[in-house]
Amino acid sequence: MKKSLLVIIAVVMGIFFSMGSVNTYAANPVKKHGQLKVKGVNLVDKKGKTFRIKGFSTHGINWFEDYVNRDAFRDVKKMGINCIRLAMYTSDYNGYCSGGNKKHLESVIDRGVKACKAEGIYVIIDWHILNDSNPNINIKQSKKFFKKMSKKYKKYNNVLYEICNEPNGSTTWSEIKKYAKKIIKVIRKNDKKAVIIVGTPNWSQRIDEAANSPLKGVKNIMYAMHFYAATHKAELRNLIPAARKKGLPIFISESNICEASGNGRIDKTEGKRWFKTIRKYKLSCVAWSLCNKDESASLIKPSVKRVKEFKKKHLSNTGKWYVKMFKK
Ligand code: IDC
Repeated sequence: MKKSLLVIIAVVMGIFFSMGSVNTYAANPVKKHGQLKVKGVNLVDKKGKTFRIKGFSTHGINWFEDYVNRDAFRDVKKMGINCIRLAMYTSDYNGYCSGGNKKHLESVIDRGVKACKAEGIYVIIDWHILNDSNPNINIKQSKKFFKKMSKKYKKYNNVLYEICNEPNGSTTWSEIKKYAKKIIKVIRKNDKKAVIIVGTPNWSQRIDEAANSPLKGVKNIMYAMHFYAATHKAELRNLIPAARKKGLPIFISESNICEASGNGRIDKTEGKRWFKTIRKYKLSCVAWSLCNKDESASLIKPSVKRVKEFKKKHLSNTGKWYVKMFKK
């Protein structure tokens, strides 16, 4: 009698908890969706179903590495996040190619990749060019870096590579293509499958140029579009359907609803318009950035000093907004 009662209680509790996890968040997105790939213009999961990355990007791990920890990643996963982008600046202060401690930065990436693996979420290793407006400037170091990374993580099914955050200034699409071909070759020597995201001209906005002349003879490649909704509006957004019509797979690997400076006004109305497009085309989207720096882009409130054990109340307005928008 006692024993059967215990069994009933255990079964009821089991149903209760499994319902909870189904309703709140996917406990292990990577287990469920497996190795992602590119099919036509879409990112798809192991079953060939269109899959949306809903990500948070770190700020530069050169400065905000404390947020790279498994507890923090689990907390945001519970809010619906299925991917962390590890942004490593290459040429700004303490960048990988400008005096930063390479070994240490690689160890932060390793910590991040392993934490994501353990939590069952995807991870983007981002070569965050910015001051170095043309990725060819540091191509030697980039080749070495991606050779090392792709060798280390070739058995991981949750790693994506973003090979040049935002080419800018006078950097042309043909220069980016030249760079991309070389880096893709380096990665593909070790890893045949990982999705690779290629930046586009003018701070990863000119997907139209990429659509007119995409890379040939390569697989599982996507093209970056970045937006900051208080600055970038319909003019930029309208490039998406046109580029998709031409067959270009687009990945929004960085975004925010503040101004392009990372600060200033927040524009939720324009942000909603962006999300209408994101949902319509089932696009992947990553929000900048998981830190408490006193600027509008931060996803954590400036007053919150902790780097883990996050609850929704610790998120900034922008952070809360993204969590809400990612629910649909
Ligand atoms: C910004 C950060 C800011 C930092 C600045 C320079 O938010 O704290 O001082 O970089 O390192 C991007 C870039 C991203 C920018 C962000 C906001 O990819 O590095 O971060 N932004 O300006 N593209 C468009 C906007």
